[in-house]
Amino acid sequence: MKKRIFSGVQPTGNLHLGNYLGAIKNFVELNNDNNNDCIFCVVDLHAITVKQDPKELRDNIRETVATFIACGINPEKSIIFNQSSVSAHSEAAWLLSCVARMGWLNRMTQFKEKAGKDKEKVSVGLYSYPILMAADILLYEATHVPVGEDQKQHLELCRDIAQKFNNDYFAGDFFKVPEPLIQKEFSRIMSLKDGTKKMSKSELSDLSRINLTDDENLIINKIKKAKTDSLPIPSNSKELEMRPEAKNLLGIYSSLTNLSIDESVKEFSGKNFSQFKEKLSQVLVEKINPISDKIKKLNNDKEYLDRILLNGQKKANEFATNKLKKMQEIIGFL
Ligand code: ATP
Ligand code: LTN
Repeated sequence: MKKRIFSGVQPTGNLHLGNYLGAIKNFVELNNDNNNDCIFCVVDLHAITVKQDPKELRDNIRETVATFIACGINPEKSIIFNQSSVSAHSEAAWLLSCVARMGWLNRMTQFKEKAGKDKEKVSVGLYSYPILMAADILLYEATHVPVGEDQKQHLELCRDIAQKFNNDYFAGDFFKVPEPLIQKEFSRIMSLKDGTKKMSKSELSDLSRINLTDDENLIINKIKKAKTDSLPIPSNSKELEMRPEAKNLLGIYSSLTNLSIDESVKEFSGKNFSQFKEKLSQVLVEKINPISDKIKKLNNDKEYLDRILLNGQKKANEFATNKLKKMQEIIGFL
């Protein structure tokens, strides 16, 4: 049996190293395995849970497609489409919002973090966003969902929604209960300015992240300025536990070079951070530069990017509309 892979990325600005190492790198490997059918969605409906400028949103949707391709996803092999072009997502999200429980959503830590102190003023969409994510996944009968660590709780909610729908409507295994695919190590890349915070597009300071469109000088400069502590690199990885910035930078190096954290620590043990940072910058430039060049080139070819989305939309729409129809029948609509 082939695995059906589904994942989504928000078109909310430059994709960064956290998106790459936590998710997109994994998408590429899954895309290359002939035992998988992969669907990668640009989740523009999720993006508007916070205010977006329409022109920037359009540019970002295309740039996300360009980034997928620049990183190595093959549009001939995997379906790439944007969420808003398949209206079944919004419809299924409503149906599933009548299955999901308030108590479940109230436990979502990402909402608490994103809403901060101002819970009264954020959009209702930001709150119900995990239900839309469940709709995305369940409409395609995805068996596996590759994501970064931060999405684990949303996937558990998706599994709960699928099971409750199946039980409430005596629908057997109508909804497949999907498995998360989260990398065991380095599944949460942290900010370069604060090793306790996730690297994020929404962080104000650009120095906190490496964007996949950054050029060589920018990368070298950001790594130079990345926060560290005053101690040298330790002799074993356990000693990194209380040193979040050191742990993060060595984690990034390990992930990029496919080394274990222990192997990286051994390589640099006793050295100071300036020596390590030089090597880290070099590895980063080698990885990011070709991606960055390709994104910039593809960004100039809107027609190509739009063609990929249209192709993907046709395939995704057929699948999702069928599943939605069956949902409606099960619920009791005429
Ligand atoms: P951001 O916080 O950067 O705005 P996001 O998590 O809100 O990003 P997406 O851009 O849709 O939203 O994330 C795409 C994928 O990248 C998801 O699977 C997510 O888990 C993963 N991801 C995002 N940030 C990181 C990170 N810092 N480390 C590892 N994975 C990450
Ligand atoms: N919520 C996710 C993006 C997302 C997604 C999905 C991921 C939307 N729908 C379906 C996997 C499967 C995020 O913010 N990173």
